[in-house]
Amino acid sequence: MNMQLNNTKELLSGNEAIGRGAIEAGASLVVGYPGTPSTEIIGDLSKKYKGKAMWAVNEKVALETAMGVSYTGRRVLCTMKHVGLNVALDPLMTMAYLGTKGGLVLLVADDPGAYSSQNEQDTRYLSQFAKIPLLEPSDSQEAKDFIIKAFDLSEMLNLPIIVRSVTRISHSYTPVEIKEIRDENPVKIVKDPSSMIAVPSNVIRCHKNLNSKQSKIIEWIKESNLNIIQKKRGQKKGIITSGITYHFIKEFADNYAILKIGAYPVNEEIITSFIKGLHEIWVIEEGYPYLEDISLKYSKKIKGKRSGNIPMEGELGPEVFRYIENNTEEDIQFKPPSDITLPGRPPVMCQGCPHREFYYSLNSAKPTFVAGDIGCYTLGAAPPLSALDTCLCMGASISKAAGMSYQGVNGVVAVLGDSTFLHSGITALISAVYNKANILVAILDNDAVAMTGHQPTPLTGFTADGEETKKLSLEEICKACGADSVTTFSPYQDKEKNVEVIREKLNSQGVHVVISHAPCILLKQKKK
Ligand SMILES: Cc1ncc(C[n+]2csc(CCOP(=O)(O)OP(=O)(O)O)c2C)c(N)n1
Repeated sequence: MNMQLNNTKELLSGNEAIGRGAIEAGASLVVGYPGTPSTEIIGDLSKKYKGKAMWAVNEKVALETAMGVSYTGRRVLCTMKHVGLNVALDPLMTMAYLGTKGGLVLLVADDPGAYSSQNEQDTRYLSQFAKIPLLEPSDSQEAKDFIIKAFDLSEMLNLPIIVRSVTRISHSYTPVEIKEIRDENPVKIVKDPSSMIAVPSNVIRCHKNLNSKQSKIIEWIKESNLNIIQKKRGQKKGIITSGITYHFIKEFADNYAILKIGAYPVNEEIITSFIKGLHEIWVIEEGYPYLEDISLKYSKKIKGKRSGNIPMEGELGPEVFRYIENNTEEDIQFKPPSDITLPGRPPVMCQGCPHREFYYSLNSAKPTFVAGDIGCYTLGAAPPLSALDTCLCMGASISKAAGMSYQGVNGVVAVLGDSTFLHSGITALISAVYNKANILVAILDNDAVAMTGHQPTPLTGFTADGEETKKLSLEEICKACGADSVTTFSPYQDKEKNVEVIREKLNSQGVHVVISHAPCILLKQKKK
């Protein structure tokens, strides 16, 4: 969108502001794996700054690539959605021990309400687990500013720093002051085996080093002004909040004192000083009751998700004030914009989607059990296709199907997309072949990561910013993984033959792969 408001101000989405923050901070690369609501950060940068943005095949590879950039002394931003951090958690945990060189910032976008995710986990707990700081902006301006602060903090502490966004920050537009772009750091390689090689003889010392940084983190947070108290004399009611919900409070409950937390680990002194003298205290936060649990240590008056009836699940909209209205004598100005409840609009498979055609053939072949995966094809679980029996997380389809086959169940199919196969299906295929599973693996190759907006994959021959690159062959990869057969067909053509192929492979011993190949129907329209 990018609307110019005046010479220095632009209307930017949170994601655009995050990307701009990385550029202003002098980042040399932004690398990530697509996932709503984080995807547009790289999508936007790849259009505006050639060579700066890159798609990795999964989040673990993205973060490890970022570590490599950091080891050259340069600054790097790594982006992913919340569940992506589970995939990248292995490098992150030890990266915190080893420390970083050039600034390394990890943008993780949470999806409260799970509008496009398999769960609604809260990244704040993972930053605590990794013992690294997390900054939490509340709008696009802060998103840009906090990214820049995070780079400075990363270089001060030699630690990766997480910036947490949520859907309504990543996708909302607010004005942002555009500033100068800092020069990139020079490339400087420092070798220091004792702090760069995670072997047992180094671990305890590196862990001690990480622990010794904790007091510095708290000191920085205390002086950073990222936690703000807005309290007028005599105010008796207050709200502790963070992120986007801060703006709902400003709009509807400005007569409450506010403590806005912007940096983690939480400086608990600011909570005790805020709640002093308050008679009624609410905690309103997106995600799990993280701030609420800390606050409950200091006061029994705290109300929120644990007591106060604010739901534990789902995204918080301004409607959250209904719960407070029912529990307070204070005036809340919340007026619902309309009494009409809009009908739900669950995602559906597009008309002409090649996945739908594949499912017609698969259903005709009558598999015993279909282990699905995550992508547009997951929508085949809904009636009338009702084509899937399970879906867990990216890459799980092949391993789950194999697990069933090891118990003697025949006729099991794993269904996954091309990007999901490259993300975490390859290792599962190798394991299934190695352990002599009897399964059919159906890879639905539609020439893109369709679900997240048609990002290119290594099978397309194009990079994030449209440069030509080596085009990998899905057939050759599957053969190299040891599949007993690899058959490619178009889901639109020779449907009876497709059913026959699926049926025959379903009843064969070994691991067989069918590739149902046809470009995403929307991609075809885009190309036109
Ligand atoms: C760990 C993780 N990372 C990212 C995502 C976001 N995501 C959902 S589906 C998907 C990939 C879909 O691509 P593909 O497998 O090619 O299927 P398509 O949508 O093109 O049919 C991604 C990246 C996720 N759900 N989980």
